[in-house]
Amino acid sequence: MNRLALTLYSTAVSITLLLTPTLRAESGAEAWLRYARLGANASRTYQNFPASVVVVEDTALLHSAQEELLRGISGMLTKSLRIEPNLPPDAAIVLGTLTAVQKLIPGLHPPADLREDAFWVSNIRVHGVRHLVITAQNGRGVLYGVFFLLNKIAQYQSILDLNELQQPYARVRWIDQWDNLDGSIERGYAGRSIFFENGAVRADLARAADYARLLASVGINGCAINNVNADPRLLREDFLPQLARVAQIFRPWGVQLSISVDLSSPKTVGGLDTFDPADPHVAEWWRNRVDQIYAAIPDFGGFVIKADSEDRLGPSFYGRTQADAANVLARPLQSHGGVVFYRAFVYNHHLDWRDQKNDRAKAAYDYFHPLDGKFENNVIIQIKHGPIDFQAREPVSPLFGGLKHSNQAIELQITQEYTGQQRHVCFLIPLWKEVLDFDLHANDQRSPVMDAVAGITFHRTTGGFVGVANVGLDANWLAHPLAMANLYGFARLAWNPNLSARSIANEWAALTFGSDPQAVQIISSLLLTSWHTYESYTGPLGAQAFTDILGSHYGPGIESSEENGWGQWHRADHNGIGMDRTVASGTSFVGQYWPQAAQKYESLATTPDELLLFFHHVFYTYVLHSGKTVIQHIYDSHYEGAQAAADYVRQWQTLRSRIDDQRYAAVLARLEYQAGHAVVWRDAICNWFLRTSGIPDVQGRVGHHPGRFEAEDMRLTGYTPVDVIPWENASAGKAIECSSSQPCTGTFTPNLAAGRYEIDTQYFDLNPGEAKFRLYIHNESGDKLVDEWTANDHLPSTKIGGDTSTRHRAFAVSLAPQDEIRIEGIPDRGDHAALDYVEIFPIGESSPFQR
Ligand code: GCV
Repeated sequence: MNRLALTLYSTAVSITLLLTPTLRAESGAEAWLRYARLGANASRTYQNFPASVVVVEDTALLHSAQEELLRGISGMLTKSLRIEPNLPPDAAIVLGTLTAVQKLIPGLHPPADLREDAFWVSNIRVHGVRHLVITAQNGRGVLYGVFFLLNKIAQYQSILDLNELQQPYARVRWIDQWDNLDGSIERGYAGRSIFFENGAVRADLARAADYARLLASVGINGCAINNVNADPRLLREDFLPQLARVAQIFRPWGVQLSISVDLSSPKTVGGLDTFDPADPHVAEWWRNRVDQIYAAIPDFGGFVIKADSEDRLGPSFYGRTQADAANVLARPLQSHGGVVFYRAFVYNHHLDWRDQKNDRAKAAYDYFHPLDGKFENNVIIQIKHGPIDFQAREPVSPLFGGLKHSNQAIELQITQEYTGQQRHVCFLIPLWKEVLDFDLHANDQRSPVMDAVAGITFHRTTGGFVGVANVGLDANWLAHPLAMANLYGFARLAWNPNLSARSIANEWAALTFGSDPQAVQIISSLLLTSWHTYESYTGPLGAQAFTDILGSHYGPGIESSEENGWGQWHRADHNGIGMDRTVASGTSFVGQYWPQAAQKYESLATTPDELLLFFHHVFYTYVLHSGKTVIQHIYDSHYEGAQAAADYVRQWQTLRSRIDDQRYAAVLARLEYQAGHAVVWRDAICNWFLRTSGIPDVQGRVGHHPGRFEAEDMRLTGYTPVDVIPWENASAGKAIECSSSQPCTGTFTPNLAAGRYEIDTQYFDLNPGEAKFRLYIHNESGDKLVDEWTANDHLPSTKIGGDTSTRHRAFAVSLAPQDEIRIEGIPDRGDHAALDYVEIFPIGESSPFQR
């Protein structure tokens, strides 16, 4: 390198170093509020940033707003803002509600009326000095405005000519947590509760405070903290001071506390001999309890109710309606400004599966549509986005179009119960966008779901969005570092459902991982394809997830949904698959939609492929709009989905050193796991449909696994073969397990040409033990240990099967033709070091884990 080149090179390196913020290790605890120091270049963009802040009111919310501003600016721009009591002669940031700011700056007027929680952030010239004013109708809006400003700076966006007025789309932007008093969380995948432990509110609520701040930063204004399968103890008088502690933590962030309650509480907690909503003593009991709550928590939000559903008691016990139940709670809340979120998730899970006319999908509409108009004004009917239960694909619930005279809110599931449980990446914003954009055609007019829930379509005073989040004590809140994109995205859509999935993904990626354009682009595109990928290897064409309905809702369990009363039927048999929900010949569910949507779904010709099996029963040979038969689509989509999951690993690997090592490694580990589990899914579904339909894959892949060596065919010492149930959840339906206390071995000779290979061992990782595995190569030179690992993941089962099947990969192992491979399994407690198969791929050939 000549001198000039060397000088140019070192200058370039030092500029890069100056511009590149340090990649410190990060746990993810700060989520999108990292306030990481900006590079020198970006700091220059903000060099004229005001040096002081003027806060015109003294309230808890304004205090939070001021502190947040100081924290964010100090973190990103390394500046300490001065706090001024009045407008200083140089530029300042002014924080306050509109009426208070107008006293300081008379004549100040936003370009439009500010609704509740809206904010206006604008550069205003006063006596020739440009100040940055953040104002709102209420304190919460000011806080939101501060977060908005910090968010812009974190994304390196200019604030020079800022004049931004933002109104929330809907009043209700709530989070539900399904936390239990013992500290566990129903469908929580990220550790124990941040609110409860041992039957009480936790002594240390620091994480709850962090959570409230996180929620406020994206405009969430309410949180119900306990499971909708509610523990009545929450309503005991002695529990109230504990709830008041949580409310106090939430208050500075504008998050209203709410709780889920059990309808039978007047009896179980109150000592009455009835909980009949029509009984005056019951009404009086609720009134007293509500008054007591408001005396302790004046800004209490209200109650969430799950009744007559999944063994929860409800009004039907006394022959009363859901409206009777909702109203008995709503009336006392009314005078305090509280609301009732009454869940429309009311259904009978003992349906007779033999009756082809039965249909769980019809339940919500059947119960609630006839009651439309009978609910008090402060009741909000909380409707899951689809008529079944948070499946990876289902149509929009027709109930959104069926409540003209009642408030409604959409319930979306952030916690990934049916979508990979935060072990698989599945960015749900594109799914939710499809739902929110869906035109109900109510009154034969354009009426997207987002307008129905926001109260626009039917001119309601309130309504909105509820997300079931289930964050836990895991440092990064939701276990999978990429899962937080769903919490962020939910809140962004609740604020503005017209945002695109791409803009949300870009925003989140930049805020969470830094603004390196290549990193943002890769993370964002991975997120944006991930729902489709997940759907394609777990159950496409609207058949719903082929998961274990009776157990974990995680791994494959194709027949688990059939021949029982839960009503998540796909009705696959030797000839065909799908539920006939048409009016003409099926369950008549289609008739619950407004005519335009109903016509579309009634006809096979106009039903979109992705929902075909939700609405129609067809032969496997039925030809889709895509030109493929149903059966070939099932095979192809599962192979494509598993391949896409494998590609995520490769895409992520391009981010090494573009993001911090800690989160890089954490995501990589999950993506590698997902790629392996996608193969488990692919094989289970494809093999099951091959056997059931008898129709082969035209591409010849299904049932053929080149490079695979079944464990039960190895020479076994100590290991014994076992049948796996259901059979499709293990290769060839069998595994081997080591039931002795001594190590067991499985040995085979792959007879491959000399070369370097990748060896993938498919094994079962059972709780609670931590079995160990060792991989040896044996030849005339003796034994060589090439790899060893411990089965210490926490997968949701103690049984050999689709939930626990996972794989370990050994890279670049040199093999010669006569080499023997030996796997040694060392069992531990209930973990029998079970093995399914080994797959060997020459390096460079396509494999799920190719580097
Ligand atoms: C809180 C599904 C889940 C349940 C959940 C229920 C509900 O059925 O599997 O865990 O219970 O929905 O939303 O009430």
